Amino acid sequence: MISIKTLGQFIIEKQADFPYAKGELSRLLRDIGIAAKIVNREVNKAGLVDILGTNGDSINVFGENQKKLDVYADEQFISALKSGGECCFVASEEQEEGVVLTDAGISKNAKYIVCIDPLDGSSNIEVNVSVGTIFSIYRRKSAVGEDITEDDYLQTGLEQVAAGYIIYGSSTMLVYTTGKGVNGFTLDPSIGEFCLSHPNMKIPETGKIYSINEGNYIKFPQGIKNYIKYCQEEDKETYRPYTSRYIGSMVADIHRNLLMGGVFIYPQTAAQPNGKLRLMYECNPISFIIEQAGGKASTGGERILELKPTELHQRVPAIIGSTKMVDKVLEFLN
Ligand code: AHM
Ligand code: MG
Repeated sequence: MISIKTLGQFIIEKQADFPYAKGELSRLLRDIGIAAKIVNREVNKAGLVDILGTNGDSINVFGENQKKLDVYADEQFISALKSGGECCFVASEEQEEGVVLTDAGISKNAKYIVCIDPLDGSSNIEVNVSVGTIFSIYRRKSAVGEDITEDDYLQTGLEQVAAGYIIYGSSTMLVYTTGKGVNGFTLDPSIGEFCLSHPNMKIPETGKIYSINEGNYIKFPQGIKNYIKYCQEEDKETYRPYTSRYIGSMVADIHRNLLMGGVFIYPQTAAQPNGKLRLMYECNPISFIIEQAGGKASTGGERILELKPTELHQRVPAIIGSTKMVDKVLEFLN
């Protein structure tokens, strides 16, 4: 008989890794997993909007108000965190200000902060391309009962207690770390459970894939332009030319590179001196996962996880992936 380990079982088993914890982090992860399944159900139906009614503000044939999926995902995750009672503050890409949950009676004693991009790459939904959710979890610094302050939610990536992503792809996966390696779970739709499918994930030390939006080439720093040319040169020893793969959905690009080896780059440009991607709910969680899998994540000058954030929606340039490939990019930049 095949033995299946569900996300719930795995989380309970791994609770022993946190002897000081009382199961709150485990419950928080479980709540995220449940919201992910609900979002997955809606993402999978996205192609049906034309027959069920359009997204936006219109009313569908059932008389229900259809919401854009990223707004829907935001509401689902926040509501799961609120009713779960373990999260005191959520910073979401969809919300300008962080959402304080301690007013909701159930979350009064909650110790965790969650930063989340509820549906990253959502413009890809229309064309049936993978999208994702990215999340990051911190322990609050203030005592329970005190007001939540910047010190609580503007922590460095090194202080993350857990991070993960969900990829809504040809199959749906949840990949997460609590700082003790990376594990991946595939949703089995027949039983509605995430099942351990990729234990102890490791990113290859090097690879043959570079992922960057080359359409912006003209705006890239010279070092990045030179690196792209390097990728395209012929050299048998280093298996060049490399393959260019860019989906435009960070979770999908990172997930592929995590499995196959590669480097993902979103650099600064003159117009966007800090690049496009957000530190708190895109780059920090992805960097934590990739480092835990043996890879590397840099802005080009600094380790992403060491950055001291100054605002919730801060952007940073990102070079993330197989260690040797990231190091090579850095050689070109410095
Ligand atoms: P979003 O948060 O508005 O969805 O934007 C983030 C996405 C990432 O998933 C992806 O890597 C990047 O934007 C692609 O940007 P571009 O189209 O500029 O290459
Ligand atoms: Mg995003």
